[in-house]
Amino acid sequence: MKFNTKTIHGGQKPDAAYGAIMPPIYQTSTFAQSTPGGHKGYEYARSANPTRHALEEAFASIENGKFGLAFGSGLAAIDAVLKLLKPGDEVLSTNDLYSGTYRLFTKIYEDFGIKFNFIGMQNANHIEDYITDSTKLIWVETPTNPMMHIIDIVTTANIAKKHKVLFAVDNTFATPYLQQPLDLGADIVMHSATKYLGGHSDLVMGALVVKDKELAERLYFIQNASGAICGPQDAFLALRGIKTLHVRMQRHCENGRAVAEYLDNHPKIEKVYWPGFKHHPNHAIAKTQMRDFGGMVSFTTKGNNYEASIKIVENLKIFTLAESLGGVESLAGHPASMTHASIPKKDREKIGVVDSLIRLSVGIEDEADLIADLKQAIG
Ligand code: P1T
Repeated sequence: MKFNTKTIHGGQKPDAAYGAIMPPIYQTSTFAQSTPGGHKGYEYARSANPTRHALEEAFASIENGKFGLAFGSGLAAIDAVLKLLKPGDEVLSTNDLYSGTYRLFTKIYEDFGIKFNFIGMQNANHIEDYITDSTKLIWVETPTNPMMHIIDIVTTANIAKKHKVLFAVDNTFATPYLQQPLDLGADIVMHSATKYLGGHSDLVMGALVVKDKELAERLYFIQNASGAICGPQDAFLALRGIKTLHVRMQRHCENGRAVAEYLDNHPKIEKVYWPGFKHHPNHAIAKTQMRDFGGMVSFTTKGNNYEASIKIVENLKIFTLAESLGGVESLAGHPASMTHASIPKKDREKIGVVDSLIRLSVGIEDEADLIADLKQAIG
């Protein structure tokens, strides 16, 4: 099945009871048993629920994996991956990443004796220099949030395999429409399904997808034992969202390109971060591992002007100033004070998250309206 068919049919068949074309919302906490253990595959809804199960199959299908797991948020999904580790283990992570992930790593898991090393991974060959006998996980966002660095998935996967280290890719920004990390050698794909997979800013959810059965069983054990599952209503919404992922993503990419090019030619804008530019330092890798370049664009104002940037985000009318990304509507964010406020100022400035940085999640509205909105807001 091709990707554009998988988004609609992946892991789904008409409901056995009445032929409902959409998996029904099984809003139930438990399932009747005829005798202890005599059930129809479901016993308690933390362990499994038919609506969630359909979604988990859909996640696995669109990521070309074998096993999918749905969680109550993206961070709950990341949390489950970290629970594979033991005190003394080390994690190598991209130094540019969602600050909630950074906070989970440094403020929760460091206290449990896990060590984190945040490094620039734009030159993937360097990663090997940081691997020690204790390294058990490489954690990568690509494109990174919010600086839009691209990490070479194939090279990183080869290094991880050589050293028998698990390799996880947070595929939230790209989505499987643009890149499928499991096919490029990653062991785990993670999503904040809150974003493009859901696609309509109406749910909070996380996803993991793997190919390996033993790894899936360990993660399923953690999902059930820790209990950070999503509810059936949200599972239904995510299933509906995924059905249009390919058409939405195509438009996100078109509009993302138009916005990036407009900003790049604007005299009041200093730097524009978008992997589709030939002058993006990782453009060559982006071209090999991504089908297109997505709808996320970050930029700074001339002279790193904090006040000018704040004026822009306040002036925008179609772009809404809000956290999050990946919905059909365009959003603008100020990472230093919003999504990335959990990263200490000196650390975030080192990686480019300066006070004038604005991050756009370019939606699927009319391109001309989006450009006109930026024009009036920048002045
Ligand atoms: O918000 P949640 O569903 O828990 O997902 C966390 C998360 C994980 N990974 C990436 C790359 C993310 O962008 C996020 C959430 N990010 C935002 C809310 C944001 O505005 O960047």
